[in-house]
Order: sequence, then structure tokens, then C-alpha cells
Amino acid sequence: MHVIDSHTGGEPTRVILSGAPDLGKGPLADRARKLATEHKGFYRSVMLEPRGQPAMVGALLVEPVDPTCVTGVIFFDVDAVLGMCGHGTIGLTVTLAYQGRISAGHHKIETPAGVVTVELHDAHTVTVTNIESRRVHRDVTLDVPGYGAVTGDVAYGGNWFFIVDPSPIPVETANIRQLTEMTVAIREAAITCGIGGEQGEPIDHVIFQDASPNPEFHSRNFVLCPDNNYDRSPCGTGSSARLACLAADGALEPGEEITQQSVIGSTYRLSYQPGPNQGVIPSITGQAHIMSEATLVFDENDPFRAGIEL
Ligand code: PYC
Repeated sequence: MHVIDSHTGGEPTRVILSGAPDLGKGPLADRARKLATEHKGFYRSVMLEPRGQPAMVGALLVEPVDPTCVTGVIFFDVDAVLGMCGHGTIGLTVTLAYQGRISAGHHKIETPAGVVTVELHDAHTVTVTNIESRRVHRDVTLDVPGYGAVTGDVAYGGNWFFIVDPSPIPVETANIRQLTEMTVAIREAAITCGIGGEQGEPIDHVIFQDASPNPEFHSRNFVLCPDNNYDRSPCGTGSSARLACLAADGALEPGEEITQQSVIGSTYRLSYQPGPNQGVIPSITGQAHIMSEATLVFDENDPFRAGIEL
């Protein structure tokens, strides 16, 4: 299996170029469902230690349905197949440039959530124009066992987010353990109460949003991912969901740019344009760096060839 690893603001992406199961043809959302239901062992073995690492997102390249797209991609972490992934799209774009498959300019990439546009500015810098993002519920109060009442918004940015602003815990690296424990409890409470998307889609990510200690930045976030790891980057789909909330509150004008920090201090530049269906079309600009190019080996005699299942 040929892979190229990159990181976007500290968040790793592993692009799988060959050696993955054949998911057939047809809509990417169907192929993503097939990956999730029939090939869990495959994607877990690529993400789990010792081959993978915590927080890593996989990007499986597939043939796009739309022939104007440079590629199709299905993103996943160790526990879930994702509708879309912002940091992964930036990592994938930089990977395609590293391979010489694309040059500076605009390109389209097909994801299960829809077609996104990327602009490659230089070898590392990419702007993703995401699918239309929207706030679905405002000020939902959950009774979170061990924590009590927590109020937040439900929004979609390619994945489903519960966004709490301001964060009940300061968004600092020293607090990552407490931030993780509380956001996991919130996601479980949301799922138990059936709080999610319009069609009952479950919350898969939770964001705590805080003022940044540095006035140069708009805010700092902590983002819990489906595998209970936190996003080292400010989370592209999460930032999209957050932009939808800011726009719905009248707190950010179309075209106005803000800089969002992650809990480790990496940044995205964010802005939006109004979408055709009352949502927003987010723009996310970030940087990725290639870390390695490798052939993954699955040795029959390796007792941990499927990864370490804890
Ligand atoms: O950047 O959208 C994102 C993302 C989702 C999960 C990890 N990163």
C-alpha cells in the first residue's frame, strides 16, 4: 500500500494512493458507506498504532463521478468514515502538488459531502472552498452527566458539530485531558437525547470555542473528533460550521476575514460568502507539509498487523 503522509497545522493526513479495497463505482456517499460497513478492518489497520498515530485521518483516493474533478476522496479516522475533512483536503492538495499531479491554481475534488474547490497558492498553502454549511439549532441545552447543563449550537460543515461558546474550560494545551473528557460527555449526551441534524444525523464532533490570548486572532478552539482525539488543526469542517453560526448571529460579514487558532496554536484564515440555501460557503486557508512517502507492509506473521486494538 503506497501512502504519503503530511500534516496540516499539526494534524496528520495519510493519503492512500494504492493497495486499498475496491469500492466500485457510483456516488461517493455510497462508496463511503461501503468503506464504513464492509472494510472497517482495513481502515483501522491503516490508522491504528503502530502503523498509524492518534489523530491521523486517512484519505483514500477514488475515481470521481464528476470528470472535472482532479480526484475523488473518502476521508476516515480510526473510528468513522467522514463526510468531508478540511485539514485532509489541504493535506491532499499539497500531496497532489508534491506528486506533480497539479500546479498552482484552482482544482475540484469530489468528497462524499459534495464537490469542493481548492486553490493551490504555493507548495504548502491552500484555500478550500467548502460545501454549503449551516446552523441547524441555536442554544440547545443538554443535561450532561457529571457536568450539568451545557448550551451550544448544532451546525453542519461537512460533518456534524455541537459548538459551545464560550468554552467552560480554558482552551489551553495544559487542559487537553479535561477538554477531551468533557467534550466526549457532551457528544454522548447529544446522541442519547437525539440532538443532531435535520434527518437525525448524530453529532460526530464537539467544539469548545474561546477568546484567543493573542488579540491578533479571532478565537481559539478545541475540536473533539469521532475517534476521541482532538484536532491539532483548527478543523476545516468545524471552522465551516462555526462560520455558519457567526453568519447566522450577524457577528461576521460576508468576505470579512478572521484567523482561527487551534488548541496548539496553528491557524486557518476563514471567511464566507452567502450560500444559495440560506447557509454559507466557507473559505479556509491553511498550510500543509509533506512528512513521508512509504509502502505499508502487512506481514502475515505480524501479531499486530491489524493494529493495536485497546
Ligand atoms: O479539518 O475537517 C477537518 C477535520 C475533521 C476531522 C479532523 N479534521
